[in-house]
Amino acid sequence: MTTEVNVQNDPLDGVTTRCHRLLLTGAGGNLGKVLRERLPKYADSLRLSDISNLGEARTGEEIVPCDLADAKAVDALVAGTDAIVHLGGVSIERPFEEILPANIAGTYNLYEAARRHGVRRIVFASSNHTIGFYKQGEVIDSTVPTKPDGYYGLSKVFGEQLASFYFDRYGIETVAIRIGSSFAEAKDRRMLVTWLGYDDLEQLIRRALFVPSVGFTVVYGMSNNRDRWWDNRHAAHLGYQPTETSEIFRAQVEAQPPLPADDPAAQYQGGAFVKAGPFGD
Ligand code: NAI
Ligand code: 15L
Repeated sequence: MTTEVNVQNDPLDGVTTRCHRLLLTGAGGNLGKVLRERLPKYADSLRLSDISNLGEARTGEEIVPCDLADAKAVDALVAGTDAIVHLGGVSIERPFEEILPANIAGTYNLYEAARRHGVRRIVFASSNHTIGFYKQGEVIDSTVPTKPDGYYGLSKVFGEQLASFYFDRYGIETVAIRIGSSFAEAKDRRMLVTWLGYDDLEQLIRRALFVPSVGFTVVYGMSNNRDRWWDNRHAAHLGYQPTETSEIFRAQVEAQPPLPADDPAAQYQGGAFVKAGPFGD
């Protein structure tokens, strides 16, 4: 399988799309498992990390179990790597007490370790939940004020702002991908708009890792879907051209009854996340 596309004036023309040692955090999760299969061609060695069991290391892999909340362990995890794809953390709306160590302290620990060890490029798995309280149908670009739809979305806003600061202060480049919904299939009406196929995810990560001079870039991660809420004009320098589309799921999705029009999950871009919580009352 190849996710290389024909892009005119491709910023990757003539660029080597391989590094020495690439770190993948969150390697045991849904997208981590997908990328464990797809990233080996971009690195001599792939260092995989998670708090969950990653099984045996295959050829070209190293497995380094690590809790992102443990600063010392994260420092050792990052040592010797050239670039990082950072997926690890809590990936749904949860109480703040769970988000804080994994996503907020964890991302800080990772950037601090990157600074100490001279890592120059990080791909940060941000989320559409940074802007989840924009209305469905409204088209936004990456310069609009964030509108997080919960503690999880807030943690991704923190991660983006942390990345911006580490570029301005230390020159560590980041592409923050505001992933829509990256699953094997688009499962509902909202996901017909937000769906990101795995080939397109891989293309985005390849570009995020290797396009020269990305500084701090925010890009929305969606496929070439019929309807759009997100405008990637400020990430045009990545040359991202999605090749997949959610249209192949439309018939099966539209056979399901729609949500009531007054359901917040049908009104806001963040879908059901906008009505999660409050927790712990
Ligand atoms: P996932 O929940 O399947 O994977 C996250 C992984 O992080 C898990 O394997 C988990 O064990 C690990 N993790 C959690 N806390 C940790 C800690 N303290 N230390 C080390 N590892 C820890 O999530 P998925 O779907 O694979 O998403 C990957 C990343 O992409 C996440 O950061 C998520 O927020 C982001 N994202 C995913 C989207 C999607 O549609 N799949 C959409 C938007 C963002
Ligand atoms: C996310 O940020 C989550 O990590 C993922 O599990 C999905 O819920 C996705 O957003 C989405 O909005 O569909």
